[in-house]
Amino acid sequence: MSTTIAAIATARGQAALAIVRVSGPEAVEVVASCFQGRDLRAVDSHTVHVGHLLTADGAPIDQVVATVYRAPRSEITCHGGDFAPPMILETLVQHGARLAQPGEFTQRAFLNGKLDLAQAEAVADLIHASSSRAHRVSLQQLQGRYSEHLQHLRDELLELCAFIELELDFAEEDVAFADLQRLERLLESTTHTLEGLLKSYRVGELLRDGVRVVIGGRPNAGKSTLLNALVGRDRAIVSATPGTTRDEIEAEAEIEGLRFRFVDTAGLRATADEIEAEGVRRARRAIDHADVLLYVYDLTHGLDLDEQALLDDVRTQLPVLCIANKADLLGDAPAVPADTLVLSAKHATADEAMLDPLIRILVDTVASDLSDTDSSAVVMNQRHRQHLASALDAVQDARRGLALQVPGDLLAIDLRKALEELGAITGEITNEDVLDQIFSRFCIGK
Ligand SMILES: Nc1nc2c(ncn2[C@@H]2O[C@H](COP(=O)(O)OP(=O)(O)OP(=O)(O)O)[C@@H](O)[C@H]2O)c(=O)[nH]1
Ligand SMILES: [Mg+2]
Repeated sequence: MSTTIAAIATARGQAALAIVRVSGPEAVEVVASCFQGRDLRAVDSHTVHVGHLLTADGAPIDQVVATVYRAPRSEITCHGGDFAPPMILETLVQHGARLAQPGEFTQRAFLNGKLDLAQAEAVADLIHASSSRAHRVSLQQLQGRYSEHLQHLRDELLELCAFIELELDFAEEDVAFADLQRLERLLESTTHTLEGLLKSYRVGELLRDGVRVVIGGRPNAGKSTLLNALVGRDRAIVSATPGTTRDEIEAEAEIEGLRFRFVDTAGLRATADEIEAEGVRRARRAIDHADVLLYVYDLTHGLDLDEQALLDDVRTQLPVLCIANKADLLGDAPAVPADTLVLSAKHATADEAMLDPLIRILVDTVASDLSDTDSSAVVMNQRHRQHLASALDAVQDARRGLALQVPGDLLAIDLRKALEELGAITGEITNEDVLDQIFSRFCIGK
């Protein structure tokens, strides 16, 4: 905590501007000693100053804007590119700063009580956000709304603990019935809140990792054609030869603020070709790991019994949408089951609007999860999920204990355990290893 750290906060490469951050007790002194302009030691907090940054030998590196905060910390805005930012950083190190570790600035903000741990983690999520919805959720978490939900939960648990410790003593005959009812109600409400948060992790995963839509089907059904149409570019090889695609081919698209990861796969069939057989194995594995399966078949052939059996099996695991493709080859499309969409992937390549019904269904398939969830209470982080699950276990133990009329102080032990689990999320209770692991996910300069 006592050292002064420095790092380039912006991405490398050609850019109009770059920012070098300095933080720690000597932050202002270090910058002032290589800054030509006003004496930064004498300026007010939250002020900006134009000047020149000089090397230790007094040679100018760049014209810069220095921002001074009496936290103390400072930010130097210089010109971007491959030279000025690293030279400025080197000069700051020569004047006594140390290179910052990944996440060290945010870690300091956490240790200084400016952010709780869940908010600090939201900073990393914000940096890694790859769709506008994921961005919105991490921003809300950074602003502390998620922590407010946890705080509310903590308050509920504290109230329960106090109540149990003060009031509940089954050994005395006169435990008021109203008290018991109130206790049960509180435990039930806490269970409900915890279950809601845990359920939201599914949405959190979809936001964080994108929605994995696997395109499967028999060879030549038009899977690769559909992939190309969906992502609007010629990503996968399309040919009239069955068995063209072997490897999984992934391409992304942002649709309605969500990131979709479409995965094209090898056509499913028994084959003596060793390489194609490996492709088919990979296709099966990809289907098992999908969030949604788009099953493409040739409308002129229909679905055979093996395919129907496969689909029945997959439907028990995940949502399946069937695409009856090559509709252009049939004048009148035959009747198809309800979860099947008639399409001509080949023509959709030129006419995107033809994909609208497909996209609508895809978005709806995942959006029902999304719209049921308050986006400020989405659990995006596996660490949080584990602590919430343990908290729920502890609350369930307390509920069982209450039903068995175990003594109040034993119930209180379960509830204290739940409180500890929540405290670990916001960082009230943590150890150094956990902190190191969390902040090492960050990039340098954050
Ligand atoms: N008429 C018509 N032809 C299509 C349509 N979609 C795809 N095709 C054709 O069907 C053939 C196979 O298309 P692909 O997209 O390569 O099929 P695939 O399912 O990826 O095949 P594999 O990679 O071998 O498993 C190509 O000649 C495509 O031009 C369609 O909607 N209508
Ligand atoms: Mg293909």
